[in-house]
Amino acid sequence: MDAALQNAVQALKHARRVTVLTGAGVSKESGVPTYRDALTGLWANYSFEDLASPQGYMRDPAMVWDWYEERRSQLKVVQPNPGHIALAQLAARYDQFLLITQNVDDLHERGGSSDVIHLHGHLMLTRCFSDCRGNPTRIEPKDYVMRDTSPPLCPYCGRWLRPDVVWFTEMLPQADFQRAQKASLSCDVMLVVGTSAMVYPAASLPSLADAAGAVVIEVNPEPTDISHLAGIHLRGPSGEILPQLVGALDA
Ligand code: BV8
Repeated sequence: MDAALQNAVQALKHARRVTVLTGAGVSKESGVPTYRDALTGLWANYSFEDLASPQGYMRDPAMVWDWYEERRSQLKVVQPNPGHIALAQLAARYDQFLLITQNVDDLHERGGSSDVIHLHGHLMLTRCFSDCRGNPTRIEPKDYVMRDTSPPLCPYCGRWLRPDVVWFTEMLPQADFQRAQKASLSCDVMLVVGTSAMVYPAASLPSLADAAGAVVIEVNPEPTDISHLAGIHLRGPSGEILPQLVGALDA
């Protein structure tokens, strides 16, 4: 076992409170493209902010809705990978554990994790663009008012439907983000897995953990914007590293 992995195992063995922050990299080995490589093919000519923003939606709701529908259909045919499963196993070892994700997929839950904080929402959920019956007004596909063009309409108010995700320039769910900040400030170890740490305010969480004296462990094949904060770098794919890490805790 290399020195970095040994150090990570020791830090986790001595920890009482563990917080994990994940990004798209943790789902890469399930076949879900990361944001850095997602805009290919049909969407290659758009910037992510064009598609994942209220302005982008109002500019071309049919195109943006269809982009989300394509991502939903992709998600339905992929499975959680050993990295998702290892994080669920890790949670079982601690009384104080919180998994915070920037991902909008449901692979952490399908991999066995519960009480996951989704800072940027849920790809598979749909809500009324106007939240006409309170925030959020979630609408099941069976209740969509379909028409000859996308997006479908809200059965209550007749306005557009939208994916229940947080778009650029939209506020994060306040209670969730406050809970994430608290868990970052109070943990002994923060595991940062598969994120380029470029999107704020989610990317500020490792700085909070570091400032509060936590050991920050980064699991990523590449260096990132928070590598300087991490005391331990596990350079490689999370689908291989996380099972090794959790397996070594039992040794
Ligand atoms: C906000 C949901 C307050 C949608 C997402 C100007 C005006 C307005 C706002 C801003 C502005 N300038 C900056 C901002 C703030 C803005 C921001 O941060 N912009 C960035 C681009 C600079 N943030 C916001 O707007 C947020 N709201 O600030 O509200 C406000 C309000 C009004 C005005 C001002 C402020 C809302 C941000 C949420 C956006 N929604 N997703 C959807 O998915 O469709 S963001 C989305 O992109 C993800 O959720 C994630 O957060 C981000 C992608 O990052 P990663 O997950 O890290 O993925 P990435 O591909 O980048 O990296 C993958 C990593 O994995 C890499 O490091 C790679 O090496 C690694 N990897 C690869 N393979 C593996 C691996 N790791 C492990 N194993 C492997 N096998």
